[in-house]
Amino acid sequence: TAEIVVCGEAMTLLLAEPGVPLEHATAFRRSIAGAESNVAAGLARLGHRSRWLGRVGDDPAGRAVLAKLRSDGIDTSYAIVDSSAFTGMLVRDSHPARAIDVQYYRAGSAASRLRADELRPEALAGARLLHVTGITPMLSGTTREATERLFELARDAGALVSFDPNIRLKVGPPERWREVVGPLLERADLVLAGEDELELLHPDEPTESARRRLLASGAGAVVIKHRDKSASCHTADGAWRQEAFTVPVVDPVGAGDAFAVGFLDGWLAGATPALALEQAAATAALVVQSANDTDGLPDRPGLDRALRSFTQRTE
Ligand code: KDG
Repeated sequence: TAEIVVCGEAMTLLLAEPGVPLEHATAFRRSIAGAESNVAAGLARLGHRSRWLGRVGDDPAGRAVLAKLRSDGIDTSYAIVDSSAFTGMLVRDSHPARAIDVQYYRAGSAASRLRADELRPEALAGARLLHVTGITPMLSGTTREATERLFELARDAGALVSFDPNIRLKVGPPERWREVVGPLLERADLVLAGEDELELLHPDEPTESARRRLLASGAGAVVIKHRDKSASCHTADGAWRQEAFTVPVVDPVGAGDAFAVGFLDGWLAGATPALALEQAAATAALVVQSANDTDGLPDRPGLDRALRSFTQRTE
């Protein structure tokens, strides 16, 4: 059985050489991206039994995706290989301080054809946590139904659901994110969202009231990533805040997933919200120091070392 289950699109990533705008880039490094598989990889690296649910095409890219997830220690035994659709791809550049250009080639991909009836309850049996992001239900009508089904299967399995809206406006316009992702937030046990995302999802409501409402609707914790890079965790027992650790940024993409890894690892271990937030900030700080979404994800000794050095430096 898996302790942690994620579901989402894992794709080929073509990453332009650092600092070169996409339009002018000629050299690319090929790897794998996907918000949910990034989280599964990070939790696996910390020693959790992680499982990825999703679909790839029966093509070299799909085989590369599955091989990479397996080499990251993720269980892919429930992955679906579709012989009539392709594996999605994203091409992007990376700069420490400029907006990043991303181009998706994923409309109609194998992953976007995920259906609710393909999800097997056994895939979640015994799981403690299901992690999903808003990207998955936004991919298509069938992935939206599949995401709803996942919430039900997690509930039946007694697993917590953690949810990150992960808003990417290239995937759909704001009103669609509101319609599709807004209601899912209310159903999550753990919400990990950007301040700007809460504002986009609830334009007429101050963040404070949105998070109070989420707690009232049953979330055990609402974690907010603020514009100033600090984060806060709100539960029925109080609120905690954590500043970001200052590091040289190479590639900010993947920071949110890394943050989720550190937080969820702490939460599952029964750590205090303060420590879970500190782990989240440390994991994010490690990941932004290298190109690619997952290269900087720490193992347990790496996370412990980072926590020691970051907290010494800032105390
Ligand atoms: O969270 C990092 C992601 O942006 C990346 O891995 C790709 O899932 C992805 C997406 O849809 O942008």
